[in-house]
Amino acid sequence: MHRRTCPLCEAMCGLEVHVDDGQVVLIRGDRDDVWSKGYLCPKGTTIGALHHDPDRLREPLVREGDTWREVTWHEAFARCEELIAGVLERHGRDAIAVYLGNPLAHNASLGRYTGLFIGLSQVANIYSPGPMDQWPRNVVSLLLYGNMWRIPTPDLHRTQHWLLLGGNPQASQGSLLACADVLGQIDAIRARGGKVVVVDPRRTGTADRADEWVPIRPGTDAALLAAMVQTLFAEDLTDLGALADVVDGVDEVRTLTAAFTPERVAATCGIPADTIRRMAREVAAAPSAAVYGRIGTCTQEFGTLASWLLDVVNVLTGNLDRPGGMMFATPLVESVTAIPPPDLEQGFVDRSRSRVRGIPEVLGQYPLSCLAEEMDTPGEGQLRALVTVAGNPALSGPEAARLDAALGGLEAMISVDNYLNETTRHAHVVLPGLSALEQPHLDDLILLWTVRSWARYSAPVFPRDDGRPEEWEILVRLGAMLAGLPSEGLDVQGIDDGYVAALAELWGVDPAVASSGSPGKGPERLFDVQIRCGPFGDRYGERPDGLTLEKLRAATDGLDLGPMQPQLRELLAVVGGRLALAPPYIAADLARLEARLDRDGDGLVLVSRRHLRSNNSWLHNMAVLVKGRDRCTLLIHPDDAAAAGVVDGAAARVSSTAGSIVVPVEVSDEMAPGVVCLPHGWGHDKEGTRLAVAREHAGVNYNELTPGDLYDPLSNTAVVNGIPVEVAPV
Ligand SMILES: Nc1nc2c(c(=O)[nH]1)N[C@H]1C(S)=C(S)[C@@H](COP(=O)(O)OP(=O)(O)OC[C@H]3O[C@@H](n4cnc5c(=O)[nH]c(N)nc54)[C@H](O)[C@@H]3O)O[C@H]1N2
Ligand SMILES: Nc1nc2c(c(=O)[nH]1)N[C@H]1C(S)=C(S)[C@@H](COP(=O)(O)OP(=O)(O)OC[C@H]3O[C@@H](n4cnc5c(=O)[nH]c(N)nc54)[C@H](O)[C@@H]3O)O[C@H]1N2
Ligand code: SF4
Ligand SMILES: [Mo]
Repeated sequence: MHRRTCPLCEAMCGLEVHVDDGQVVLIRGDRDDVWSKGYLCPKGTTIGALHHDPDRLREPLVREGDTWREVTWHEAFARCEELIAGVLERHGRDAIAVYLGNPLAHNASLGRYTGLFIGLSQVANIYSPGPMDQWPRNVVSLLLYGNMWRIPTPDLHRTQHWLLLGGNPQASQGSLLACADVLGQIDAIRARGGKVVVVDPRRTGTADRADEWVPIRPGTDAALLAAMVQTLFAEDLTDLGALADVVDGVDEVRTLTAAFTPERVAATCGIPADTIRRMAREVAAAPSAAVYGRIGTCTQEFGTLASWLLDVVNVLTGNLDRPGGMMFATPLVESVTAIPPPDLEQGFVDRSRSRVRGIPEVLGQYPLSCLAEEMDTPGEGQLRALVTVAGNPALSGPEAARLDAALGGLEAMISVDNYLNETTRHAHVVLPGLSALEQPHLDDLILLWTVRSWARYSAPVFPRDDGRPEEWEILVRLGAMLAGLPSEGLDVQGIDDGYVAALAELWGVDPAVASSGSPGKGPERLFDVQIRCGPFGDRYGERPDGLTLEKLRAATDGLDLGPMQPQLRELLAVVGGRLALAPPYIAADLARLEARLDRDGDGLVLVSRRHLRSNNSWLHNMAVLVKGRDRCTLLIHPDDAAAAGVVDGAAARVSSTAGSIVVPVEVSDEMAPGVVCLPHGWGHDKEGTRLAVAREHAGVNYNELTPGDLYDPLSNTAVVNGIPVEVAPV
């Protein structure tokens, strides 16, 4: 039996993996795991099936016309070099883009080496699902706390009041909230006399478990929160507590929100003014309260404003950085991903503009919808080549049909991916990574939002086949090719040594000491360097009781490192020690919100959902997860169904300005009237994929309806939730 941390989501459950004769025969929750204490979800039990999945790629593939040939790694890299060199020669590096997908946050090798890959490659066109996800949160954290990845986390173990907007941990298991068994924590909050309130256009599994469900009109959370802030001021309920002497801009916030009375926003939000006032009073009166938002507050029309106002409410009620409120985690390791890029010194916005629409970048990202148009619009600077790493933008990105077509027109496409799916089917070379069970694991980025500090190392369960490179090595080789360096004789170890030395130096440890104290290569060595340089580390002997990778290896069920600790003052050091509560960049957007209050309703709007048995687009090939009834359905309120003339079980056509799809209808009063809902990550009926099970449960692609011109201009984040649609019978 092997003990491991599940690498699929932020819950990071401890697993027992039972192996017999080279086969995973059973996976269950590790009851002794200090962090998850035996909790797991159905996805965690499929890590073995993923490893054994016959469709999972084990050898590199090279395209030959419409067919694929399995090739040696040597041949695959040679083909990559040929493709990249051709594009560099014909069009230059500006014709190349990189798309970095979500599993980077969960894969120990990819997460740690992507920065090196990008740095080596000198590619400037970087796309990711960030602006389809948490980019508003990153903007707010940068402006308020000086680091885009320092994201306040609800202290669920101690809070007495949890106000949750636009998140559904019953399905997602958390997100920017790493906690195993969030629903169990909801029960615990209620059992100790606290209260849990869920604001969501859908009565989700999380809302069902809470004390109160407040349905909201999609895209209007900023108006709701502004009215809560207005109430706090009007009723003299603000109390900054321990933060009073570090916060600037409180009076500005009062002035900026003065017009947003509960009566003024009620109709827009679809929430009675009395309810809004009561919500504000309850947060202010609670012994501790945590106001948290997630996808629903980010990927919408006012994503940045809403994300900011969440923090404003926490600050004004003294709940930021105090036990039971929204706190900052103390991660085991300094995250490699969270190292601020050097170009941040030149600002975080408008350092470049997109070629086709002239959109200013925000934190290095254009709207994801730019990817398709930059590929399919001819002219100087047109994108001709793409490298995807663990991403499936053909399903996950906006205007998906256009993106899919544009991928088919590239001169060169290389994908580092374990499957031949809707995106990678367009590649010229596919380079597969190892399965999770063939790799060591130690979390990195997501430790920045854990509800408790803890540590656990996972050793590989299976040895990898001889000659198969780890993903970090694939990235180093591709990075060097993009830089125009010859592959033959590339000193991969030397590049890795230089990288690790630079990181040690950044973390205040002599690189020579780190390199002799932490021998080896790749992620395993980096784990040791990170742990030893981190807040709990031994700093190579300076703190003899501190942690090392060796000590962690010995602790097979993990080490508990304690509850979250107040630390805002230390964080603020990088921004002069003050918290500027009303950054002009964000405050200026309140005018747009005010104008929204005068806009009539948009008719029917569409929002997204997740399911416990799904993980974005890529677990639908696991038979145990997709069996049972069809989950890719359009949820619609009975009144809206009647008005549209659609009935339960029959097909409906859903159309937006971007496109139209046909999908089975599921009539349900769990939807707020005026809002319909589809899951994302489906649409597995494309030709040329190798996903036998997923094809049988194809579903339809939500993002064929996601318009490219709808985005939150402060963060370039796509409006995925609140898309105007029409529904008609077929
Ligand atoms: N099982 C599973 N787990 C996952 C994933 C998965 O695909 N499947 N994906 C992972 C990833 S990448 C992420 S980012 C996280 C996301 O984690 P969550 O944000 O918790 O996930 P969702 O289930 O999408 O919840 C978003 C909720 O927002 C609501 N909503 C939509 N529009 C609005 C709005 O305008 N206002 C408000 N208040 N609510 C709105 C939706 O109805 C939905 O219930 O989940 C992660 N975990
Ligand atoms: N409509 C709508 N669209 C959405 C969202 C939504 O809520 N609604 N959510 C958005 C969000 S939050 C996100 S994060 C994005 C996700 O967007 P993406 O990251 O583009 O998509 P995923 O479905 O996560 O695709 C993961 C890819 O990584 C591959 N993969 C998995 N594990 C590994 C590995 O270990 N190594 C390698 N090399 N490859 C691996 C899979 O085969 C798959 O191709 O989708 C976004 N799109
Ligand atoms: S909740 Fe499920 S997918 Fe997430 S870490 Fe736990 S077992 Fe894995
Ligand atoms: Mo995400």
